[in-house]
Amino acid sequence: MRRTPDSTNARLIPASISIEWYERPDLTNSMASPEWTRAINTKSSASSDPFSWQAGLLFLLAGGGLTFYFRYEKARMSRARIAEANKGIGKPLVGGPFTLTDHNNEPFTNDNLKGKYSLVYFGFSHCPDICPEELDKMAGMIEAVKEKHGEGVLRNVFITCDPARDTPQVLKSYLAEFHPEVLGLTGTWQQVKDVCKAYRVYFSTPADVKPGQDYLVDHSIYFYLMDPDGDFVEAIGRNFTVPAAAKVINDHIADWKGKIDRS
Ligand SMILES: [Cu+2]
Repeated sequence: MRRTPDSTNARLIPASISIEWYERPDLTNSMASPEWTRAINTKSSASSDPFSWQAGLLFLLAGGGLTFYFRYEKARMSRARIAEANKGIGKPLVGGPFTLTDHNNEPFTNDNLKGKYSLVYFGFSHCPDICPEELDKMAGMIEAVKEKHGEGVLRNVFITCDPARDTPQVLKSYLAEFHPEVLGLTGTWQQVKDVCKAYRVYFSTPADVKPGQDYLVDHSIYFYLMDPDGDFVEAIGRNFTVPAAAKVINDHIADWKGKIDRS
């Protein structure tokens, strides 16, 4: 036998409960049930009590503060994990010993990266468009870090992948076009090959190029952030805008518990 929906409902609802309980209560109705009347009264008496709304506000502020704190802590922990994971166990994943010459003809080794955070970029002065674009971004990052943390916190180096053409003098005048605080580094073909290998940078420059010879230089496009111990922290790719890259750098600097040599 087929029952109509009405007759089913009628069977399921106990006789002592009226069908009105299943409808949305109408608060404007003077015939509201006693429970609803009480709820309305409690609410109006609560809002007239000065301590209750203050307690409520305090509760909301504390809740908001905790949420903010946990989010902040979570982001900090994840940065710490990145920094820690990239230090590697034993041999670092990126970085390590190298010997080069800076654009003032002074020797520059991996030890010179210590004391501050360092932003390390690999490129070459004859690069048609990518390096100029990335160097413009680097200048933006440098200024954004200064704005947040002041002078002398970040050291900026440009390591050439084209040592035959990028002499110290060439690098010096080339980099001056972008930012006065980017230090160019070059070396022998072998020294440059070694530093590229240490930083996992693709290096294809031929060894014995004759003056005027045409050859292809290719390189990976990353900014490597190194901490004041000279350890690799994080690689910032080409997809990062200046504000996004600056935020990564600024946040890592803010996390640093040790000393930073601002000289
Ligand atoms: Cu380039």
